[in-house]
Amino acid sequence: MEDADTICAISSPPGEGGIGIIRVSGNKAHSILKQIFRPRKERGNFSPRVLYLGDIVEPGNSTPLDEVLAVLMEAPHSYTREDIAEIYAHGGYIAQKNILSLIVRSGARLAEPGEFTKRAFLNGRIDLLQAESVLDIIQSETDEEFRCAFNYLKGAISKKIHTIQKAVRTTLAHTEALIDFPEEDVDVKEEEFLPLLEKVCEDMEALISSYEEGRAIKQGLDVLIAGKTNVGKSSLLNALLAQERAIVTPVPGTTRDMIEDTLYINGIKVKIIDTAGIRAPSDIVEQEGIARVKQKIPETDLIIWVLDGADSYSEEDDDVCQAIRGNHFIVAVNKIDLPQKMDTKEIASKGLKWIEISALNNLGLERLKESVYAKLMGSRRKAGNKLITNVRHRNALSEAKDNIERAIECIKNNDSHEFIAFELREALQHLGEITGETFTDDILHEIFTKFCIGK
Ligand SMILES: Nc1nc2c(ncn2[C@@H]2O[C@H](COP(=O)(O)OP(=O)(O)O)[C@@H](O)[C@H]2O)c(=O)[nH]1
Ligand SMILES: [Mg+2]
Repeated sequence: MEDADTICAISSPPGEGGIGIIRVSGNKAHSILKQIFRPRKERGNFSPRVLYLGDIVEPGNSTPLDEVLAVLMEAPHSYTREDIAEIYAHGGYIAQKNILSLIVRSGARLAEPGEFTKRAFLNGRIDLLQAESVLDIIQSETDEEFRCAFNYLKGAISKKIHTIQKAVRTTLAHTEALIDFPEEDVDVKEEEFLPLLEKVCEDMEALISSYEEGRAIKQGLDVLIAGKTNVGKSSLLNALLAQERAIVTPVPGTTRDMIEDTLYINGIKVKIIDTAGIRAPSDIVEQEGIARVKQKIPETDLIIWVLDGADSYSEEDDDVCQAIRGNHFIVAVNKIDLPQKMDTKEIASKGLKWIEISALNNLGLERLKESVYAKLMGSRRKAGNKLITNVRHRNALSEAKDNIERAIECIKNNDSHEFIAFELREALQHLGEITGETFTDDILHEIFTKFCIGK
């Protein structure tokens, strides 16, 4: 049986490092370790969960391959719930490669990507949601991303799905009782299911709508720098990124295309986008640039509207204001290092607050970043911090919710119990796909091939 054999892999990343970790999982892990590892101090039996110092030796060859630390974790108290041996060798490719090939010659095979985690799932230690989160944890680039993935791993999302599943199962059991014993006086009324199913719908909707936020955290949020020409938009991009990313010149209309880069603000990934200044275009390239900005405006999460403090408020500024109206934005008055001409009453009269900055002199940028963060996260944080970040989960939840809504309709219409039961069963099927109670090889393949080897 392919899945029951013993697998091995280098679990630390390639390249030079202090330690290289080689992992072996399966029922031969113990015997392989005994065969190839010679502890410095012979202590009789190899006790599990004790770290031993010793040498890796090839049978029949007295020269050690490496000096290592080794530990055995016995099933089921291990990552995979199988016997696991871990060897901490010297970092660097050669030592690890030699040890790994010795382990293969001793009867293990090379692990597929994610196969250790797949075994943890198949052996029931974690559910599919948790298995998937392992990859998200490894790939996290920001604290927020990590926090979301860690919530998954700790079972916070699984728990919510289980509560929903339980409610649906109970309703299904009662519905089936009504189908199976129509004559008998079964003490259930389907109207009583309604509040329960409506609550289920609500809970599912909350999870589904958390996806947008979860996705935003995983993929980053878009922040667009907008304003008329020459107010210092490109200078602001450069100052925020602390590099000369965009071309800055005193010539109005320098920026034609959108220029974007990633910035991290308090652990949030922000894609910051510099744009062409909004004005009556002087040529067709600029015209296209401005058209693109206007197209992009409704798609962004936040706009920084830049005004030139050394200039008076103009009609062109008002055009920008019109273009961004109805979207989330903050106002930044730039060039405060110069004598000020901006009539801030104009801004105040629109009920807006502004932040004073100088992109050229790095003034007020921390306050601006804080304000961006607060605007981006303010409303989101309140939504609660258990977020769906995975499109597979979102889609399965949507399908399940459709079924529940149809079941509710059936109850309200006094339809046959068979119809209600059908919808409930379908809903359970979709929910089971999320946690992995019902899965296909395709789903597993899709999930685990994205993993790295050795995890
Ligand atoms: N004194 C001063 N000049 C600035 C400041 N920010 C930008 N500039 C200048 O304003 C001009 C236009 O800047 P740029 O970033 O290209 O503006 P954009 O057209 O809005 O992208 C350049 O000459 C910049 O050096 C600032 O904070 N203070
Ligand atoms: Mg520019």
